[in-house]
Amino acid sequence: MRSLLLLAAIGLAAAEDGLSGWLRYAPIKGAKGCHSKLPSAILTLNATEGSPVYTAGQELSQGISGIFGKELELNAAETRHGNGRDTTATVGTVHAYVDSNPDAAARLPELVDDGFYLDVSRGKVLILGQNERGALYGAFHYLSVLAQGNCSDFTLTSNPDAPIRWVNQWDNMQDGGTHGSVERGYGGDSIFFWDGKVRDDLTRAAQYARLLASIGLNAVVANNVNADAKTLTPENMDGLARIADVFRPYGVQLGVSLNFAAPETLGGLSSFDPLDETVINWWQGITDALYKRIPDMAGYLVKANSEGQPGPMTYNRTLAEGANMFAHTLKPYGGIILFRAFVYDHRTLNQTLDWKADRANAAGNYFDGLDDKFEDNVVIQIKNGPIDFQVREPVSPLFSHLVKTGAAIELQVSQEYLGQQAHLVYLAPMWKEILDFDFRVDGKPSRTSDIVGGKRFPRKLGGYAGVVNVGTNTTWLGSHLAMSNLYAYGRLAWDPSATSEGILQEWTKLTFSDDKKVLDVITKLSMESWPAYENYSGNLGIQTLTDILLGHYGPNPASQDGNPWGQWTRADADTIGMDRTVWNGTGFSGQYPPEIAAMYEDVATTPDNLLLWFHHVPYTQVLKSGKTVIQHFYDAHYAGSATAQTFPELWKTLKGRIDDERYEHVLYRLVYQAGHSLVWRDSVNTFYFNKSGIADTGGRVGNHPYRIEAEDMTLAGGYRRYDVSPFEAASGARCIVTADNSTTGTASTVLRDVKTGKYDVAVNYYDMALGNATWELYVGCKRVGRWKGDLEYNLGRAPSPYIDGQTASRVTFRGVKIKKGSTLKIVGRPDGLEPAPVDYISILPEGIVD
Ligand code: GCW
Repeated sequence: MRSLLLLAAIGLAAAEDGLSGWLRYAPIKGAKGCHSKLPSAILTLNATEGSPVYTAGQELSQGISGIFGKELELNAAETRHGNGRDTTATVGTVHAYVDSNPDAAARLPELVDDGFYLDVSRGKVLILGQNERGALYGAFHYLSVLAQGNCSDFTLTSNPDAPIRWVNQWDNMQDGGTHGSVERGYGGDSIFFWDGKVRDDLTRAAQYARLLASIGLNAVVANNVNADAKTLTPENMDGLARIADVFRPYGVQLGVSLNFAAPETLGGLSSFDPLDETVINWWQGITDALYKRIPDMAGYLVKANSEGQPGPMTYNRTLAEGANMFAHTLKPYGGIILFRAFVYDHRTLNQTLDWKADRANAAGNYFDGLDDKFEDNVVIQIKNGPIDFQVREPVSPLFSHLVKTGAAIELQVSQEYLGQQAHLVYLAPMWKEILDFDFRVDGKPSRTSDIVGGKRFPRKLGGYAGVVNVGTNTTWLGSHLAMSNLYAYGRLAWDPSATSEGILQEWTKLTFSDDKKVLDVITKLSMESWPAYENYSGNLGIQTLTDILLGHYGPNPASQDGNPWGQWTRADADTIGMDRTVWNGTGFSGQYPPEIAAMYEDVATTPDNLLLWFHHVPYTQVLKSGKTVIQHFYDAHYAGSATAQTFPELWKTLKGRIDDERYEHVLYRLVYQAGHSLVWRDSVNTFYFNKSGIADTGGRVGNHPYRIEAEDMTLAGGYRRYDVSPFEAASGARCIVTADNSTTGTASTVLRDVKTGKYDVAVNYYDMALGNATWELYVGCKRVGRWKGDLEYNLGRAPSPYIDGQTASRVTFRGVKIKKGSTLKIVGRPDGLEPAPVDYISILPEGIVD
């Protein structure tokens, strides 16, 4: 402890791997000054070992010891300060407290489930929860205030905005599921499952529950919504019970994803029709068996009739009939079912033949007429947008249709379409826009957050489901900075009125330090990150122009169209955008209440940032900003990637202010992001330049005076030219690759037109999975640098074996001395399936990036 304090005092933090997230309880400056304001002992009321109140006591003792170096007595009989003052931290439920202090009842505030009351007064601390979980939340809140350096007195009553504050992990039971063992996971393997079973060692699961409890999240569905029926074998149910056991001390309940066809595939029945008596009985048996093992199970999550998953519609039953079957089995146990609104058919939509076909309409259509048909323990879980977690979507209109049925909003902490945790994208500002959106139902204020919080339409159940992809990586999400998204998700689910910046600053203080510089830099980076990503990945509501068929990571605008997935842009030589108007298009805008429908129906009143979501317009359409659509594309892509270039430079100003381990880890990613943002910029701009034939008024697109195309160099040894697909993923549409995986290739050129001086030399290459090629860069006889194609080990983003926008990467060597007329040479050594591909080399005068 002393050495830690010493390190803190001299401003250096010990190396950290991120495992404790924002719950580091690290020593703070001025800790000694707080001692007299801290409790000396902890009293836990009615706490049995393993209960949340017991955990609260442990956390308080551990936290105050870590932050202040003060050891507290746990459950001592009498604790008075020298001067007779009571300095006990009492923690428990309101009920337990009032039992021993009946007079207190009148002065305690009203709490709802999970709410807490805190009263901190000169070392005497009262932490009361409406239930045990609430008491633990109160303890975490008190510790968070302390860890942020505030030991003043205060009182606080805090109630959650909504009862459902869940996490959905998309973890596969079997390694090698569709996308590895966490679907859309970029932070390692599942912490819950391995080889078709629940892991023996659930240490990480317990640590995860601790993090989630500290931000008020109360349940986790651990298995993927693309559920494996085998989750429900007796052995696996025993395993699930073990997960629930390690969650319980943190007040986190377990939920289970179900596969609708399980009665047939696992149960051996001849049907999974939700109205069939044998099917109903089978599910009742499963529910009974689960509750026998997990009496406090939260309930179920079901993805049905979506993306190939079975569901009630297979038997011409309604979604309500399907959901209610589970609801009935859960009712005796007080369980609930979250039934997903993400229902659509990815096989039959036809872009060419049907101008009115629209995946965005699916949820509204499928749930039409069902609002009064669901049992009261069914909650419809609706993704924030009508398509799928794109960089910008309007809010799903379904929120305004369900008046009688409980609704939960599904937000994605996993950055599936938003840079996969290899790009920094702080999501709270996006979520805030969504939660604050006003649907104007019946002409009255009707914000999304008030709908899911049960305030706009009186309903007992509703709330939040966050798709999270933590994995075995010690950083949890594969990136330290991405953890601000998990933190923000929890904070907003508790209190959607919290501000993005406020949440971020809290998180930064807890995760790194309260050093003003650190706060300023992380705030600037994070707050600029979503706008920057939107600028370089998809503008004006066209969606993330990523490869939707492979990986969902790098640029590939063409992949959106011409397939039944329905994420269309309908871009042709002259026009772009989806016509979703009622008068001429798919009719989607008519799914909103009248005021909003009218706004989106008309190009003139549709906000620029959703123009192409709702309208099909010429590239020359003039925006409210005065620019044309195409020029906006060009400019935005340049602006977004220019912002990303500032990220590593800003981060470097923090050297020495945070521990080296996390400093280097973050820097590596920000450097990568800066490079990949250029890939995005050039791919998207080249693609639309090629399609529209309209030049960039700034003269930048297609004009790269500092670049040497690898295909124009003199090739020797194994290197040969290669046409890249999609063409826009390579500068000049081509790159070079070695002919096979055993011959070294050499590409060289004489720098006739480069003046003698110092330059930054950037090399764009492709780092594919399934091989670790090596490249060497020479100027004259001097080796400037050597690097390996090993990003797949360091970035968790979807691995790709192709030469495309997912694998295109950049390495930059700074301040390289070059003499006019010297020879520039790249030597590429292939490895495995990676043929040492090179796209181009940029010789950049100081201050220029291209
Ligand atoms: O966005 C798509 C994802 C799938 C996911 C699906 C869903 C779990 O690409 O990986 O499946 O959404 O939300 O069900």
